Amino acid sequence: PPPCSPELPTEVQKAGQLNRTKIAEGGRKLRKSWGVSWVVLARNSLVFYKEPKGPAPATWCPASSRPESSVDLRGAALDWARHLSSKKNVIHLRTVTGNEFLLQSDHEATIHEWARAIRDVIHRLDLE
Ligand code: I3S
Repeated sequence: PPPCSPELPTEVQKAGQLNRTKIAEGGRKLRKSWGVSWVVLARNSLVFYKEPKGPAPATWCPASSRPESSVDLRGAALDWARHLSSKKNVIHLRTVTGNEFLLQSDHEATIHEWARAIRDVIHRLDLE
C-alpha cells in the first residue's frame, strides 16, 4: 500500500464520514450549510477533510489530502443538539473560541460512538 500522508494527525482515535455544518464563528452566528466531511478525531483535535472521492477507504491514508479545518477540543463542550436542527442524531460542539459545529449521522449508533469518543477526549484534556 502507498505510504500514509504526513498530514495525517497522529494518534487517531476515530475516523469516519459525518454530515456537518458550522453554525458560529467566534460567537457570531453563521448561516447553516450542511455538507459531508471525513472527520478524524486525533489526540487534541477534531479534523475535517473533504470527503474522499469514490468509496470510503477502510483506512484513511490519503496521498494528497489536506485538512479543510481543525478544531481544538481543549475546553470544548459537547451536547445533543435538541433545538438546533430538525435532523435526527445531531451533536453540538462548542469550542472555547466560540466556534460551533453540528455533526450528524443517519445512524444513531454512529453518532453515539462519536459523542462518546469526543467527550472522552474533552475530559482527558480537562484533566491535563
Ligand atoms: O436552523 P435552520 O435555519 O432552520 O436551518 C436550515 C437551513 O439552514 C436550511 O437552509 P436554507 O435556509 O438555505 O434553506 C438548510 O437546508 C436546513 O438543512 C437547515 O435545517 P436543519 O434542521 O436541517 O439543520
